[in-house]
Amino acid sequence: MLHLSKLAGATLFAAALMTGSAFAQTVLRSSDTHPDGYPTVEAVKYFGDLVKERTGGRYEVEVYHSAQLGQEADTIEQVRSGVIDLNRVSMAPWNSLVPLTMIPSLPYLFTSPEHARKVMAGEIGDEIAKGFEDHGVVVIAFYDGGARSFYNSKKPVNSLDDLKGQKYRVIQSDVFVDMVAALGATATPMPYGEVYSSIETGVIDGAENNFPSYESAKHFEVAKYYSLDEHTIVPEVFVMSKTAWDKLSDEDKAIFRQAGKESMEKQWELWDARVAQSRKIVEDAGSQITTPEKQPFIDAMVPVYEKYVNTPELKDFVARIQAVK
Ligand code: GTR
Repeated sequence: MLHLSKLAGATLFAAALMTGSAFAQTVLRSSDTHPDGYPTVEAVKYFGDLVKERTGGRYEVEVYHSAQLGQEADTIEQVRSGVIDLNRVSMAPWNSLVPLTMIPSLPYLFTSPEHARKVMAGEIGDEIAKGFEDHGVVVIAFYDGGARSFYNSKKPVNSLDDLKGQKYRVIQSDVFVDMVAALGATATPMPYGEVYSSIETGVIDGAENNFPSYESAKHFEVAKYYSLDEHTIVPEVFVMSKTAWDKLSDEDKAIFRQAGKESMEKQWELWDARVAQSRKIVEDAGSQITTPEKQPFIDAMVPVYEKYVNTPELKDFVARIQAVK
């Protein structure tokens, strides 16, 4: 595939030389921690196809999946400094840089994946996206990050009591650390790529994630107890480095933005299919899924809201998200 598309680029380039028109092709490198075929990886490829087609081949996107370019915290630095052009990560590792991203990372804020999609695709999403521009990147799209739940290698979690004293890996974000502490467990922030071996060797009891990540990263092989507490729905974010963005003409910027929007809709479609597929894979492999009552989890999160939603402006922002139906 790679060879073919390179060949197509080379042919176009040769054609341009022959007709005497100036034709430069720019290859944009994009990072993703997930393996090939994962909904975010495929959505970015789709974005690349649209951009290539609509710019007549002047831009091409190469997706480096499976953390080939590094773990998320590192690739965020790379895209901010323009070392890579594009990056698709969770919003949570941006929390310390872009304060407003903490709000959609809050537990039990979104009432359903549909609610999260509607908020992030609307004006609230636009306001959150603005905050990224002070940090070297432009948001191209928000994707669905699904509902995250706890899983561990030790025992089924049927209630809050079962979580007490357990040690869970979390994303490198203070909101996540405080959220797990509020539930009576211990949080250990670590890169995604280290989770499998850390569970396997007993450094941690488990982690928390959506069905597609739990399945594709093979965490179900080492942590078979998955409790559907759905404590948070954290959007994914696909960004472009400002260095690369500023080189685009206004016309091309519009093409990129439109392709971003279409890739978001594509990702939603792929996401829904993958959630069902991943759930089936883990169930067939022997994962034991429990469904604890959510209200005690929700009640336990009060201190997290008190800590992070601590100004009248942020309270208003949260209320606006809650009001989106
Ligand atoms: C996944 C998310 C990844 C990564 C991972 C994690 O759901 O798609 O971008 O953040 O979680 O827990 O590190």
